[in-house]
Amino acid sequence: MTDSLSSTPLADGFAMPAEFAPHEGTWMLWPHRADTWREQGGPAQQAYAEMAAAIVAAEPVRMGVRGSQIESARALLPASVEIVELDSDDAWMRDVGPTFVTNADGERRGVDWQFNAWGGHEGGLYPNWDLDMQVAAQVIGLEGDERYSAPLILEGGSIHVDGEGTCLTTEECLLNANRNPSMTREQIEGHLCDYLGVEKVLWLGAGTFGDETDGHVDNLACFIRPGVVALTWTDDTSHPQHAISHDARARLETMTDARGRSIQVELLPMPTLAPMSEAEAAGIIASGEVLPRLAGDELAGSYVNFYTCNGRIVAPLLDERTDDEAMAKLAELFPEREVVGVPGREILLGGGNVHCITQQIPAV
Ligand code: KQY
Repeated sequence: MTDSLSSTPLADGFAMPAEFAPHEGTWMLWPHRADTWREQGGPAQQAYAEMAAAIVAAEPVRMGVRGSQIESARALLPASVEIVELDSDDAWMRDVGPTFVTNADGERRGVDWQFNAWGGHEGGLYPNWDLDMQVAAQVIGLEGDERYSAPLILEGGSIHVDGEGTCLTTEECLLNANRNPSMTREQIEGHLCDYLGVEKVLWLGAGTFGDETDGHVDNLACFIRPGVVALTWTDDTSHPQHAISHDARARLETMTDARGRSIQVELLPMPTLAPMSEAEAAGIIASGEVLPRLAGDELAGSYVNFYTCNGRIVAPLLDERTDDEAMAKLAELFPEREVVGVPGREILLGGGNVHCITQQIPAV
């Protein structure tokens, strides 16, 4: 690992581009944990391969795969997906990968955040995250970019930016005592500004109900373009998400972004999901190490967890009753992109979806 830079992106004139800005490509990681993914990861690997195929049709994809899995990954992935030997504890590139920042001179660098498996020993998802901790620096090195080491525990799924100075996040996650307990809200905001190159942080309250990440914003809300935010939504007053989404909407509608624009809120329907079934849970080999994944567990699925790539939106299909409406809404929100729905339940069984398993490399 090369030395990190001692300054910050903000000080050096770098900022994180929005996901909807042009990409050079996408990084992903290959799932393998038998205590998280059923049947030694087989069905999840098939699902990741389908997501990768939908993305590689739009832009290059690099898949980090542990050595022992390279042969099986090659057999499932399209030939156009580049396989890179890279070990990890699990397969959430959004959260363990780097955040890339760019400057006006067309240069790119990577931010390497601290990571504690979504809460460390206070509610985190597994007790040892040494391999995950090393992923971001390796990816930045493989891209040939310079690296900033940020002093903040942060997963990429807990932030979205509009590329014009605004960051969107949730209090439930970033102010959680299991992330950065010694920092105040102001100090956390300061680090977000320094390392994302933003000027303003918009705070939502809680994330999607039951989300094991402690409320990542990428399952709740995201920028469609500057000044426009998509929000997961239900009119079912008996559902715990009802109050959360209504609070988020009320906050957004009174906020302005870094450029002084009011926020227009667009609603995406919330899927109604069956809990994890006996059959889905049966193939998970409990290790006693990770959060047990059991039949009857509620699944925090959201269409907001889509991925924006060049000319395309890759979105999870989650519920036959709402898939068409959600895909049609995404098509309306992104008239210049093709919306591609890909089955998302298998990935959801591991706690996230296509946005959580991808990380964009911005074009420079
Ligand atoms: O929301 C995300 N960005 C990731 C979900 C991680 C789930 C870990 N089991």
